[in-house]
Amino acid sequence: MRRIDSAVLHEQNEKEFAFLQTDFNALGEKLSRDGIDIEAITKAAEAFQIAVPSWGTGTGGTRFARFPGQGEPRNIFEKVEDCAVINELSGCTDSISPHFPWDKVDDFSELKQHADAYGLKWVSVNSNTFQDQPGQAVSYKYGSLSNTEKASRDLAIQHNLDCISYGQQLGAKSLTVWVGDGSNHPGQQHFQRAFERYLASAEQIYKGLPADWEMHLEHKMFEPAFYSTVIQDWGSSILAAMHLGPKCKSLVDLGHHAPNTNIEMIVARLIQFKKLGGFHFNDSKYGDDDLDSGSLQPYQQFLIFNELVDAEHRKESEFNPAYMLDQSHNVTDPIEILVISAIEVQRSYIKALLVNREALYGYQDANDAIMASGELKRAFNFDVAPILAMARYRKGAAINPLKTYRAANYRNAMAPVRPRDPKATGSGII
Ligand code: LRH
Ligand code: MN
Repeated sequence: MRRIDSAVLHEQNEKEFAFLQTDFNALGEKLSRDGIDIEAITKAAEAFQIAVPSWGTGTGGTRFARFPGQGEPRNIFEKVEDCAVINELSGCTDSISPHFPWDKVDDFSELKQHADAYGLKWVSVNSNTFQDQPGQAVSYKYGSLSNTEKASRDLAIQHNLDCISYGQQLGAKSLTVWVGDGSNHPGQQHFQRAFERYLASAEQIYKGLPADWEMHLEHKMFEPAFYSTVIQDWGSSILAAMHLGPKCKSLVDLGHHAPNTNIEMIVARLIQFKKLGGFHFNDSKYGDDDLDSGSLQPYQQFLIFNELVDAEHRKESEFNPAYMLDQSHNVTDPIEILVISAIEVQRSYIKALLVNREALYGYQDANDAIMASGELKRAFNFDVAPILAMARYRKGAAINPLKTYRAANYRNAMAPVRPRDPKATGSGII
């Protein structure tokens, strides 16, 4: 089943292909001078995949307001339909990361069939113990897995175990646990006791993990807590992951670090200690802005992939990080920006493949900083757009995704079939 009319896609591709072939050949000739085979790199681009966050397919908001647009998905079934559009255009987003209870349904096999029909898979399921649900017996106001109240901790533990069972019905293989637990006032929380409560709760969740599953802990510097956060940084995250066991790893959300943090070095550490579970890619200038990946700091994103490709090159064991986007689209069409963001992450990966690693190692051993940093810049400065477009074309996706999406007039076609619920304004992330 398809969402975008293939006639529209083929018509657009026909208009673009001749130019693409010319640019591809020119780049191929240039890369061959550096001993790089463009066909091998294009194969790698075709194999690249990044998951779409279900919660990113609707307009996001802030604590101040949310301004939903026309034809927005109103439930997980419509979110799956829009994820299908994103994959048909980008060719590199064949999986969805759901969030519970936002995406909870009565019949998960029906939801799985719906996604299967579009060739979409389910990856890391996200639990939510940062909001109280209507009629919830106890509150998460003072935390969830680390709450001083056993009843709140138990509720949070059970919710995570429920998320695992939902994920099993969808074919997912990992659970992402982000908790907003923390404090707003010095003295409000005993740091060690809070962490001990968190670890004891996480142990109960870890025990509920199927043998072939992983549990990914997502650290975050602040928000919703503004003085201390129980899993505030990669240090607390890796300590917890080491304490819990081999199936527990750390997840790096790029926006969860202080500005100017050397995130690529954190990634290198997590790889070295076999604790890199995955990523939530986005970009930011100030806080957890959840802006589109590579839009502000493309070189940082490239340097992160330089560490990932280096680990692949060195055949690091237990290295299989999950790539996901985690963004909030407050002023753009979520489908357009998710397509662009997936391709921007793919671009960082492909540029990192162009680094001559043996040459780099030589410069590093010789402390030749100019040549070493120059080797990274040389790879980063290649315009790999023809490789990304050719990979899309060869996978039946769009050479020019944005033009094709707008030519298909999808969003306007959805407006009448997805009448907006006038009450759905308010504020908040979704
Ligand atoms: C927390 C976070 C987490 C999700 C939420 C939607 O800021 O990054 O990954 O649960 O956003
Ligand atoms: Mn995240």
